[in-house]
Amino acid sequence: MEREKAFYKRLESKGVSRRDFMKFCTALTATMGLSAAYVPKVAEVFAAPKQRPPVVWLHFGECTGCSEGLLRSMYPWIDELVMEIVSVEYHETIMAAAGHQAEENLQHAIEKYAGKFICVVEGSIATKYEGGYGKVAGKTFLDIAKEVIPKAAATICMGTCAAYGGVPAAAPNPGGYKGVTDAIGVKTLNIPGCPPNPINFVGTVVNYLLLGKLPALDDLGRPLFAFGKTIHDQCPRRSHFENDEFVEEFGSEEAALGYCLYKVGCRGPETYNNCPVAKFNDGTSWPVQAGHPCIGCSEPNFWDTMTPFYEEM
Ligand code: FSX
Ligand code: SF4
Ligand code: F3S
Repeated sequence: MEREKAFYKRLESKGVSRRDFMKFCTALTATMGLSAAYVPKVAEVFAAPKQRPPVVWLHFGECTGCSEGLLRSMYPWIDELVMEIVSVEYHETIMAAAGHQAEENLQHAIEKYAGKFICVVEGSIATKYEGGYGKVAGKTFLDIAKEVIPKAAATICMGTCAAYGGVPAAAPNPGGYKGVTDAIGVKTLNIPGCPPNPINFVGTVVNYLLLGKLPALDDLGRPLFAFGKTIHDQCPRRSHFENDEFVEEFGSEEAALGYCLYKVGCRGPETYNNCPVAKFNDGTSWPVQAGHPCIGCSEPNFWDTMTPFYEEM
């Protein structure tokens, strides 16, 4: 009780009312595919966590959009919530330590929490030339991945790069960039998207804390609650697709009428993600709602297989 009170006080001091928080928990519960009866339990995971698993967060070849997405764009206080339910032991973007001290922190965390920590990976791993295309602190991404990831209890790939190679692996890919599983052969839970939706990461962690297990995955390692359906099957423009009402040019009357974006390159029919329902920025919008075709950013090799963008396939 005391802990819950302190939690709500902390939120209030950030300008977040209990009502805002419950609204977030309701959206999160729905995203996770659980019934509304779970909302109070989901709230409790944040307000009075029974455990806070240690997290080691690695950065490889990427743009850091995945961290930025989590730390900034959605609910401005989502980062606070994440810190309530996990204990981040190492994260190159947000930690205060630098240089040798940072390297020591990583070593210390993987020794102290061996077999217990969750490893979150952003970015893909250079595999050619003994991994020479990507290094942190003089060590290749490949060596860091081989050293750290097998010691984790579970590894979550945040973003298409870590999951499947993403942008750094786009042709001609001179560095031989690969996603974590392809690079080192360790199975991972994948939350693709460039960037991924932070709510799918939070949903995965809450699922683990609430139900004691990771969510069910598809054959590409993606949680089914988020990646079980195509964009096309959840798209509010779908009736226009069925009625042959297409945007042929940006800025046209058809575009203003919100017609289907298939002919200007929408890859919604072959892309699995929950953007139309989860949306971004506190449920404000998502690409197709904003008038932009889906470019398939959460699919493996999208940079090679979904291009040229803006052209019908
Ligand atoms: Fe990749 Fe993430 Fe795209 Fe960027 O870290 S999925 S380039 S949004 O930042 O890895
Ligand atoms: Fe499908 Fe894209 Fe058209 Fe939506 S805009 S109905 S996802 S093709
Ligand atoms: Fe990416 Fe398509 Fe969603 S481009 S953000 S999967 S709408």
